[in-house]
Amino acid sequence: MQITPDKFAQAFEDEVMRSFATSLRSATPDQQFVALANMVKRYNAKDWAATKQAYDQPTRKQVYYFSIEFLPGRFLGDYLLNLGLLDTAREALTQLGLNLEDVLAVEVDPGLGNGGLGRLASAFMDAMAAVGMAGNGNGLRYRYGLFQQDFVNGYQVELPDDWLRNGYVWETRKENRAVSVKFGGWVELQPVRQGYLQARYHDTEDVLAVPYDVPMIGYRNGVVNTLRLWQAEVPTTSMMTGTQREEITDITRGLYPDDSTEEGRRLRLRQEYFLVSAGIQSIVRNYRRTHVDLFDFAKHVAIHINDTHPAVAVAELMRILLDDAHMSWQQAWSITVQTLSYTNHTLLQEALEKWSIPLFASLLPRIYQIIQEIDRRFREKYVPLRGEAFVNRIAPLGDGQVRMAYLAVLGSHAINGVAKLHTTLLESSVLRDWYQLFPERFSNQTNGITPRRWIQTADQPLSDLLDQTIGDAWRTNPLALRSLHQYQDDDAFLTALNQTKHANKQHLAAMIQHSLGLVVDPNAIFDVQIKRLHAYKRQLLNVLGLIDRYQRLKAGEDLGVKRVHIFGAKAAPGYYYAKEIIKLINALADQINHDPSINQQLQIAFLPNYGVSMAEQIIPAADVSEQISLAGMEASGTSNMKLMAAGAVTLATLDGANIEIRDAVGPDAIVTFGLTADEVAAHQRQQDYDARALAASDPVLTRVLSALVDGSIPGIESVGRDIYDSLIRYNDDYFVLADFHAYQAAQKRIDLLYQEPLNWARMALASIAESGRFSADFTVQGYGNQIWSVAPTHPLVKD
Ligand code: 26Y
Repeated sequence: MQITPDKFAQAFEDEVMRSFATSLRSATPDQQFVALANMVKRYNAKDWAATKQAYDQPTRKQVYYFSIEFLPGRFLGDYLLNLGLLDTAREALTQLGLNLEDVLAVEVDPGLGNGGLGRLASAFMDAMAAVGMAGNGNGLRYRYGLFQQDFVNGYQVELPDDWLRNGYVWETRKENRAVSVKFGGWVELQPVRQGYLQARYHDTEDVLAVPYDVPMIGYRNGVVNTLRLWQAEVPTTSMMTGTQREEITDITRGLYPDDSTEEGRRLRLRQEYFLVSAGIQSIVRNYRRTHVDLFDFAKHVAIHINDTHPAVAVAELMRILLDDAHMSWQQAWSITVQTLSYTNHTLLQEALEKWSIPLFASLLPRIYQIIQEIDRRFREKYVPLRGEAFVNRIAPLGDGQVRMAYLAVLGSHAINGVAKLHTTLLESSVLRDWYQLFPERFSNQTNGITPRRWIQTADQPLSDLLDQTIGDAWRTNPLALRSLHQYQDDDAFLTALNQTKHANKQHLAAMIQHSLGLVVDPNAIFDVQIKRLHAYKRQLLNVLGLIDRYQRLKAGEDLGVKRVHIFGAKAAPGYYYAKEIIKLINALADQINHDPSINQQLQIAFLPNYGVSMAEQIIPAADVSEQISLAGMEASGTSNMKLMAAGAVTLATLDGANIEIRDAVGPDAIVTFGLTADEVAAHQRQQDYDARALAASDPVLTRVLSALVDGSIPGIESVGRDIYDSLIRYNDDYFVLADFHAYQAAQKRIDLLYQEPLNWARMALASIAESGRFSADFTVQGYGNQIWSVAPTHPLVKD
């Protein structure tokens, strides 16, 4: 897109006048934002139409990415970047006496996801557009996003996220593309001709699914893909009562604020089927516009299910092929398996979805029949080959439940993990039996992030320095960042790198002061742990380390460096223990930040309401990236990749993608510590871990743990006791105490390394230089190659 800043400024003023009948001078920031957004939509419209038209070619294979969560973040900055207009817009607004960043900050940040899984889905949407893959997102248009977090007296409180209050500028309602989704009732199967049955649905509850489309603009390539979000509505002809209406609109009322435990099961299952049925019906309807029948469906359509939440897709596609297209079971099954693929995101047993059969069968009777038949045929084929016990363990129906992960594996031609270790553990533990049955279906696709959002838009100072140093090739191919290595002994560059970090830290310091009233020193180490609050992620290990540090400082030890530990984390509303950890962090922060003898050396900043937009402010300012989950628990992690790209030094256990980060940067540019996944597994097998004995025999641990219960941290009377008990009485499920000394030794190394600024910058350089391989562009190309069989039109070439 070519336009001068002058022209852009003029167009902006005109747009404000046209949209709001007001001059730029008197326009509110919100009106300024909408005017800019309208301009972007206008610039983008032709490309969007052209892309849709290109995808209508009957031979063009399309990917449909189904996810119950998307976390796109704000769009305007990235759209401007992708259209090649970011600098122009910035200059134009400066000319007009405005600051572009202020206008960008007005945009709402849709919280349509909980964390990593939702953010990954959005990174893939961005990446598919960037490499020119026909990638379509399918998700839900939740009326309320993930709750807004506030702290009251140190405790998390949840406020509704009314994100649509002022409308959403990027979406287009497509009422003409609505479909009807059926729940409940009963099914009658009538023979129509030889061996074929016609399903007739009676007394169903019909829900109207209306799509809202959001453009996904490719990076300077004219490609514009579509993210389609479905909303549940009462059919226009319906004569329903108030409660029935509410039952329907409840389906897309809110996101499940939960990535750990089960609750509201029935509604959750309604959400999942609603997404899947609406999405697949619309794919089939669209497909039929350009194809006479569905026999080649799998050649032209790939449907990906992001974790098991959309796994009912296996039965829904079967239903359509059987009941609507009247195919034979074998034809339908073969097309289904060839079309579908599935990513697993967790090894936690409790997070594998299972539905009780009575609930499932009453809500989705026809779907349940189909799953029974899938299960029957599976048993019929494999019991003779593998024996009853083996098949019972992994059949889709078992223990009175529908087991969604097993249904997903059976109904997909490809199953993948999200980091090398994760895939290995899937194959050797959670899905071991399946791996024996279908080894060829398994592959690894390590997660990725989008360097456009995380470096180009969020980290202006670093982007400028990179351009000046190595040119701008890294903006299209992040592997070009490797040419930074040649500056590893260039003191001028290393100093400049430290200066950009310092500038970003000043920026974050201002934000922290604004948000918490806490004044922090940009010369301190900014140590960052930002992710959902989970026992396995071990924010508690960080906290115990801080208590130890506090006690040492109180005792007069000189630790040589100043530190600010920055936290961002939401806890699931029903996850009591996680909320106790939040209270503990806030109480400790209160204590330390108000202790004048210590707060020049140590401070804690727990920023409320962590999300994508806040991450964009924190990550560029991070010195240390805490990735300290218990080894074997974090499937991949993606904040580890973002922080690495921003030149933070990774402090990590050998878990998830941390291992691949270590392999990338080399052992000298990362600090690793702690038990390995194998060691943890061995302790669990041998049941030889005794946290109480460990703590009792260790004076440092005894001193640190006593702070939880001896009143020295005000305000944690009950949470301190609960957390203490989780470690001592209930034997520390996540091996926090076992890893404590290794963690503190690792932090000590960080302290020493940080005191040599040029060496530190060398580690930062290695992180940035090797971050390119974690671009989601490569990840989606891996999926395209090995799973979806689709080629990008603008491929990113490795080496
Ligand atoms: C079934 C329900 C309770 C549920 C809802 C959400 C279960 C899981 C989730 C979300 C899981 C999630 O976000 N997993 C994360 O996915 C990231 C992307 O692959 C990984 O980087 C991260 O390690 C993993 O925890």
